[in-house]
Amino acid sequence: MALEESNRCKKLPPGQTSISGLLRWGEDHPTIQGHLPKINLEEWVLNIEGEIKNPLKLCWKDLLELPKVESTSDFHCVEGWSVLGLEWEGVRFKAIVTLVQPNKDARFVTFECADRYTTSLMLKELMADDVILAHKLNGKLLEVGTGAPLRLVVPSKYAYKSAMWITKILFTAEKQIGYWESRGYSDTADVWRNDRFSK
Ligand SMILES: Nc1nc2c(c(=O)[nH]1)N[C@H]1C(S)=C(S)[C@@H](COP(=O)(O)O)O[C@H]1N2
Ligand SMILES: [Mo]
Repeated sequence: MALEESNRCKKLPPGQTSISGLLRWGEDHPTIQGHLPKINLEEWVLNIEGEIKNPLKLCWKDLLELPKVESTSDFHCVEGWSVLGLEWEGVRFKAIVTLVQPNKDARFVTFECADRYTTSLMLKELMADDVILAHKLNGKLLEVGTGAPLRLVVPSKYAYKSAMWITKILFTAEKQIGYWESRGYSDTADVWRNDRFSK
């Protein structure tokens, strides 16, 4: 096997092909609403609520004041494209968990978005160091087509878990099934197990 091919085998999960950059929603790909959400940063608020001791309402300025990390990771869409080596900057989800202090029975987290998209994950899966609430990509603020002002990044899951345009983070005891997860796509969505469809 050629060296280049063996490296590719290690980097790309099964069934994925690498492309050079992210799609821009609304231009390269239709949104679920047919148009991009209109978000005014002056009015933008991120609500964090549910089964937590310290509910938060963060405005853009509050968000900018939280400690940031840089994290390089690969991004895999269930339709078969991957973008390798994206440099995200944002707040580690783990840091948010420390701030809000979930109750004991908070096992799931639902993300609600400005386009009415939703997705959910187990809280324990969101504690990984590479799970970021990102406001920057490759050194620049996100564009609306890639999820501005704030999106989730969960590199080990198919990209439908990486919610763009987040407006609410809801901690719950019971799982709330997400938009694509209720339309035939896997809820576990593990990219290395080729785990694409609901069983
Ligand atoms: N709010 C919202 N988030 C979303 C989606 C969406 O339609 N709405 N699509 C998901 C899917 S299927 C993919 S592949 C990625 C696309 O992210 P990109 O713009 O960075 O390519 O966003 C995910 N997050
Ligand atoms: Mo996707």
